[in-house]
Amino acid sequence: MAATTTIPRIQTIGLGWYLFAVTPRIVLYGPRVMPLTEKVGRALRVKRLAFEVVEPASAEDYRRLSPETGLLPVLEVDGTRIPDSAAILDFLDGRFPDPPLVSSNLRVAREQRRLEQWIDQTLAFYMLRWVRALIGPDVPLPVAGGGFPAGSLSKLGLLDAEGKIHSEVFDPPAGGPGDEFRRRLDDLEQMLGSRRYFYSDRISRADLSVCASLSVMYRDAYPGARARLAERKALFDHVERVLVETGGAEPI
Ligand SMILES: N[C@@H](CCC(=O)N[C@@H](CS)C(=O)NCC(=O)O)C(=O)O
Repeated sequence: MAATTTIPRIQTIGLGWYLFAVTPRIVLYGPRVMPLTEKVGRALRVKRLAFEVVEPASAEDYRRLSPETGLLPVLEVDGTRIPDSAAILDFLDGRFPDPPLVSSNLRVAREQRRLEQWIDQTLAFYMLRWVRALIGPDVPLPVAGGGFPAGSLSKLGLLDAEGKIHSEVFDPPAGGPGDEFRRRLDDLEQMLGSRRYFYSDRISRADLSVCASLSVMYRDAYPGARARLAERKALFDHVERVLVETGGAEPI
Protein backbone atom coordinates (compact mmCIF):
# COMPACT_ATOMS: atom_id res chain seq x y z
CA MET A 1 0.00 0.00 0.00
CA ALA A 2 2.81 2.36 1.02
CA ALA A 3 4.64 1.59 -2.21
CA THR A 4 1.63 2.42 -4.38
CA THR A 5 1.23 5.83 -2.73
CA THR A 6 4.95 6.70 -2.76
CA ILE A 7 5.72 5.92 -6.39
CA PRO A 8 3.05 8.20 -7.93
CA ARG A 9 4.22 11.03 -5.62
CA ILE A 10 7.76 10.73 -6.90
CA GLN A 11 6.45 10.62 -10.46
CA THR A 12 4.39 13.74 -9.86
CA ILE A 13 7.34 15.64 -8.47
CA GLY A 14 9.44 14.47 -11.43
CA LEU A 15 6.78 15.64 -13.89
CA GLY A 16 6.56 18.98 -12.08
CA TRP A 17 10.30 19.55 -12.52
CA TYR A 18 10.13 18.46 -16.13
CA LEU A 19 7.31 20.90 -16.90
CA PHE A 20 9.14 23.66 -15.05
CA ALA A 21 12.23 22.99 -17.16
CA VAL A 22 10.46 22.94 -20.56
CA THR A 23 7.74 25.58 -20.02
CA PRO A 24 9.02 28.98 -21.10
CA ARG A 25 8.22 32.07 -19.07
CA ILE A 26 6.17 34.32 -21.33
CA VAL A 27 5.32 37.92 -20.52
CA LEU A 28 3.18 40.11 -22.75
CA TYR A 29 3.83 43.81 -22.24
CA GLY A 30 1.10 46.15 -23.45
CA PRO A 31 -2.14 47.87 -22.47
CA ARG A 32 -4.91 45.26 -22.37
CA VAL A 33 -7.39 47.54 -24.14
CA MET A 34 -5.22 47.93 -27.22
CA PRO A 35 -6.10 45.65 -30.15
CA LEU A 36 -2.50 44.73 -30.95
CA THR A 37 -1.96 43.50 -27.39
CA GLU A 38 -5.19 41.54 -27.60
CA LYS A 39 -4.15 40.04 -30.96
CA VAL A 40 -0.92 38.68 -29.44
CA GLY A 41 -2.68 37.46 -26.28
CA ARG A 42 -5.24 35.55 -28.33
CA ALA A 43 -2.46 34.07 -30.49
CA LEU A 44 -0.84 32.76 -27.31
CA ARG A 45 -4.15 31.22 -26.32
CA VAL A 46 -4.52 29.55 -29.73
CA LYS A 47 -1.17 27.95 -28.99
CA ARG A 48 -2.29 27.09 -25.45
CA LEU A 49 0.68 28.89 -23.94
CA ALA A 50 0.40 30.36 -20.45
CA PHE A 51 1.50 33.98 -20.12
CA GLU A 52 1.40 37.00 -17.84
CA VAL A 53 0.32 40.46 -18.96
CA VAL A 54 2.21 43.50 -17.71
CA GLU A 55 0.63 46.85 -18.55
CA PRO A 56 2.64 50.05 -18.76
CA ALA A 57 2.18 52.11 -15.63
CA SER A 58 3.55 55.32 -17.14
CA ALA A 59 4.31 56.80 -20.54
CA GLU A 60 7.98 56.34 -19.67
CA ASP A 61 7.33 52.59 -19.42
CA TYR A 62 6.96 52.42 -23.20
CA ARG A 63 10.63 53.28 -23.53
CA ARG A 64 11.66 51.02 -20.67
CA LEU A 65 9.66 48.00 -21.82
CA SER A 66 10.25 48.53 -25.53
CA PRO A 67 13.69 50.14 -25.85
CA GLU A 68 13.95 49.36 -29.58
CA THR A 69 10.79 51.05 -30.87
CA GLY A 70 9.06 52.66 -27.89
CA LEU A 71 5.88 50.90 -29.03
CA LEU A 72 3.88 48.13 -27.40
CA PRO A 73 3.08 45.25 -27.46
CA VAL A 74 6.36 43.49 -26.77
CA LEU A 75 6.62 39.80 -25.94
CA GLU A 76 9.27 38.39 -23.65
CA VAL A 77 10.07 34.69 -23.89
CA ASP A 78 12.68 33.38 -21.49
CA GLY A 79 14.24 36.82 -21.22
CA THR A 80 14.27 37.68 -24.95
CA ARG A 81 12.07 40.60 -25.97
CA ILE A 82 10.38 40.78 -29.35
CA PRO A 83 8.67 44.01 -30.47
CA ASP A 84 5.95 44.33 -33.14
CA SER A 85 2.82 42.19 -33.11
CA ALA A 86 3.37 40.64 -36.57
CA ALA A 87 6.98 39.76 -35.75
CA ILE A 88 5.77 38.27 -32.46
CA LEU A 89 3.33 36.00 -34.31
CA ASP A 90 6.14 34.94 -36.68
CA PHE A 91 8.30 34.17 -33.67
CA LEU A 92 5.53 32.12 -32.04
CA ASP A 93 5.02 30.05 -35.19
CA GLY A 94 8.77 29.41 -35.36
CA ARG A 95 9.18 28.41 -31.74
CA PHE A 96 5.79 26.76 -31.08
CA PRO A 97 4.62 25.55 -34.50
CA ASP A 98 1.51 23.67 -33.42
CA PRO A 99 -1.14 24.81 -34.18
CA PRO A 100 0.11 27.22 -36.85
CA LEU A 101 -1.22 30.78 -37.04
CA VAL A 102 -1.20 30.80 -40.83
CA SER A 103 -2.33 28.42 -43.56
CA SER A 104 0.09 25.84 -44.98
CA ASN A 105 -1.19 26.81 -48.43
CA LEU A 106 1.16 29.61 -49.50
CA ARG A 107 -1.43 31.49 -51.53
CA VAL A 108 -3.91 31.47 -48.63
CA ALA A 109 -1.12 32.38 -46.21
CA ARG A 110 -0.27 35.42 -48.33
CA GLU A 111 -3.87 36.61 -48.24
CA GLN A 112 -4.06 36.09 -44.48
CA ARG A 113 -0.90 38.10 -43.87
CA ARG A 114 -2.05 40.82 -46.24
CA LEU A 115 -5.36 41.13 -44.42
CA GLU A 116 -3.60 41.24 -41.06
CA GLN A 117 -1.42 44.10 -42.26
CA TRP A 118 -4.37 45.94 -43.75
CA ILE A 119 -6.35 45.64 -40.52
CA ASP A 120 -3.50 46.72 -38.26
CA GLN A 121 -2.79 49.78 -40.38
CA THR A 122 -6.13 50.80 -41.89
CA LEU A 123 -8.47 50.44 -38.96
CA ALA A 124 -5.98 52.18 -36.71
CA PHE A 125 -5.77 54.97 -39.30
CA TYR A 126 -9.56 55.53 -39.28
CA MET A 127 -9.66 55.44 -35.50
CA LEU A 128 -6.85 57.97 -35.18
CA ARG A 129 -8.27 60.24 -37.87
CA TRP A 130 -11.65 60.15 -36.17
CA VAL A 131 -10.12 61.00 -32.82
CA ARG A 132 -8.13 63.83 -34.42
CA ALA A 133 -11.37 65.21 -35.84
CA LEU A 134 -12.99 65.00 -32.41
CA ILE A 135 -10.14 66.85 -30.83
CA GLY A 136 -10.26 69.53 -33.51
CA PRO A 137 -7.37 70.75 -35.69
CA ASP A 138 -6.47 73.79 -33.61
CA VAL A 139 -6.20 72.22 -30.20
CA PRO A 140 -2.60 71.85 -29.07
CA LEU A 141 -2.02 68.23 -28.26
CA PRO A 142 -0.65 67.31 -24.86
CA VAL A 143 2.14 64.78 -25.15
CA ALA A 144 2.51 62.22 -22.40
CA GLY A 145 5.82 61.62 -20.69
CA GLY A 146 7.66 64.67 -22.01
CA GLY A 147 7.57 63.54 -25.64
CA PHE A 148 7.80 59.84 -25.07
CA PRO A 149 6.53 57.44 -26.33
CA ALA A 150 6.70 59.02 -29.75
CA GLY A 151 4.15 56.93 -31.67
CA SER A 152 0.92 58.13 -33.22
CA LEU A 153 -1.17 57.74 -30.05
CA SER A 154 1.22 59.84 -28.10
CA LYS A 155 1.44 62.49 -30.79
CA LEU A 156 -2.34 62.77 -30.78
CA GLY A 157 -2.31 63.27 -27.04
CA LEU A 158 -4.28 60.07 -26.53
CA LEU A 159 -2.12 58.58 -23.81
CA ASP A 160 -2.50 59.78 -20.27
CA ALA A 161 0.32 60.09 -17.75
CA GLU A 162 -0.14 56.42 -16.88
CA GLY A 163 0.39 55.36 -20.49
CA LYS A 164 -3.30 54.42 -20.81
CA ILE A 165 -5.55 55.65 -23.57
CA HIS A 166 -7.67 58.59 -22.35
CA SER A 167 -11.14 57.27 -21.49
CA GLU A 168 -12.91 60.09 -23.35
CA VAL A 169 -11.46 58.77 -26.61
CA PHE A 170 -14.17 56.15 -26.61
CA ASP A 171 -16.90 58.38 -25.29
CA PRO A 172 -17.67 60.73 -28.15
CA PRO A 173 -21.04 62.35 -28.75
CA ALA A 174 -20.76 61.69 -32.50
CA GLY A 175 -20.55 57.90 -32.15
CA GLY A 176 -17.91 56.34 -34.33
CA PRO A 177 -15.18 56.73 -36.88
CA GLY A 178 -17.47 57.57 -39.81
CA ASP A 179 -18.82 56.43 -43.16
CA GLU A 180 -15.54 55.37 -44.70
CA PHE A 181 -14.80 53.16 -41.73
CA ARG A 182 -18.23 51.60 -42.07
CA ARG A 183 -17.54 50.90 -45.73
CA ARG A 184 -14.36 49.10 -44.69
CA LEU A 185 -16.50 46.93 -42.42
CA ASP A 186 -18.67 46.12 -45.43
CA ASP A 187 -15.51 45.20 -47.37
CA LEU A 188 -14.48 42.89 -44.57
CA GLU A 189 -17.84 41.20 -44.46
CA GLN A 190 -17.65 40.62 -48.19
CA MET A 191 -14.13 39.19 -47.89
CA LEU A 192 -15.33 36.76 -45.25
CA GLY A 193 -18.25 35.57 -47.38
CA SER A 194 -19.82 32.42 -46.00
CA ARG A 195 -16.59 31.03 -44.53
CA ARG A 196 -16.06 30.54 -40.81
CA TYR A 197 -12.66 32.24 -41.02
CA PHE A 198 -10.93 34.54 -43.48
CA TYR A 199 -9.80 32.61 -46.58
CA SER A 200 -9.82 29.33 -44.66
CA ASP A 201 -11.72 26.88 -42.50
CA ARG A 202 -9.11 27.20 -39.75
CA ILE A 203 -8.44 30.15 -37.50
CA SER A 204 -5.41 32.22 -38.54
CA ARG A 205 -3.57 35.42 -37.65
CA ALA A 206 -5.92 37.30 -39.99
CA ASP A 207 -8.89 36.29 -37.81
CA LEU A 208 -7.03 37.29 -34.66
CA SER A 209 -6.28 40.67 -36.12
CA VAL A 210 -9.86 41.30 -37.27
CA CYS A 211 -11.28 40.04 -33.99
CA ALA A 212 -8.92 42.05 -31.80
CA SER A 213 -9.70 45.26 -33.71
CA LEU A 214 -13.46 44.75 -33.80
CA SER A 215 -13.77 43.42 -30.25
CA VAL A 216 -13.71 47.09 -29.25
CA MET A 217 -17.02 47.43 -31.11
CA TYR A 218 -18.30 44.09 -29.82
CA ARG A 219 -17.75 45.36 -26.27
CA ASP A 220 -19.57 48.58 -27.16
CA ALA A 221 -16.57 50.73 -26.33
CA TYR A 222 -18.27 53.80 -27.83
CA PRO A 223 -22.02 54.37 -28.01
CA GLY A 224 -23.68 52.41 -30.80
CA ALA A 225 -20.53 50.47 -31.70
CA ARG A 226 -21.96 47.01 -31.02
CA ALA A 227 -25.16 47.80 -32.91
CA ARG A 228 -23.09 48.94 -35.92
CA LEU A 229 -21.18 45.68 -35.87
CA ALA A 230 -24.37 43.67 -35.44
CA GLU A 231 -25.72 45.22 -38.66
CA ARG A 232 -23.13 43.02 -40.38
CA LYS A 233 -24.23 39.67 -39.02
CA ALA A 234 -21.57 37.46 -40.62
CA LEU A 235 -18.82 39.75 -39.34
CA PHE A 236 -20.40 39.99 -35.89
CA ASP A 237 -20.68 36.19 -35.71
CA HIS A 238 -17.06 35.86 -36.83
CA VAL A 239 -15.82 38.17 -34.07
CA GLU A 240 -17.92 36.32 -31.51
CA ARG A 241 -16.68 32.94 -32.76
CA VAL A 242 -13.03 33.94 -32.52
CA LEU A 243 -13.58 35.48 -29.07
CA VAL A 244 -15.23 32.29 -27.80
CA GLU A 245 -12.47 30.12 -29.26
CA THR A 246 -9.72 32.23 -27.74
CA GLY A 247 -10.87 32.52 -24.16
CA GLY A 248 -13.89 34.84 -24.16
CA ALA A 249 -14.94 38.41 -24.80
CA GLU A 250 -13.00 40.16 -22.04
CA PRO A 251 -9.74 41.85 -23.08
CA ILE A 252 -6.91 39.41 -22.40
N1 LIG B 1 3.56 47.74 -35.77
C1 LIG B 1 3.46 47.73 -34.34
C2 LIG B 1 2.67 48.95 -33.91
C3 LIG B 1 2.68 49.10 -32.40
C4 LIG B 1 1.94 50.36 -31.96
O1 LIG B 1 1.66 51.29 -32.75
N2 LIG B 1 1.62 50.38 -30.68
C5 LIG B 1 0.92 51.50 -30.12
C6 LIG B 1 -0.23 50.99 -29.28
S1 LIG B 1 -1.42 50.16 -30.28
C7 LIG B 1 1.85 52.26 -29.20
O2 LIG B 1 2.69 51.70 -28.54
N3 LIG B 1 1.68 53.57 -29.16
C8 LIG B 1 2.45 54.44 -28.36
C9 LIG B 1 2.36 55.78 -29.00
O3 LIG B 1 1.69 55.89 -30.02
O4 LIG B 1 2.99 56.70 -28.50
C10 LIG B 1 2.82 46.41 -33.89
O5 LIG B 1 2.13 45.74 -34.69
O6 LIG B 1 3.05 46.00 -32.74
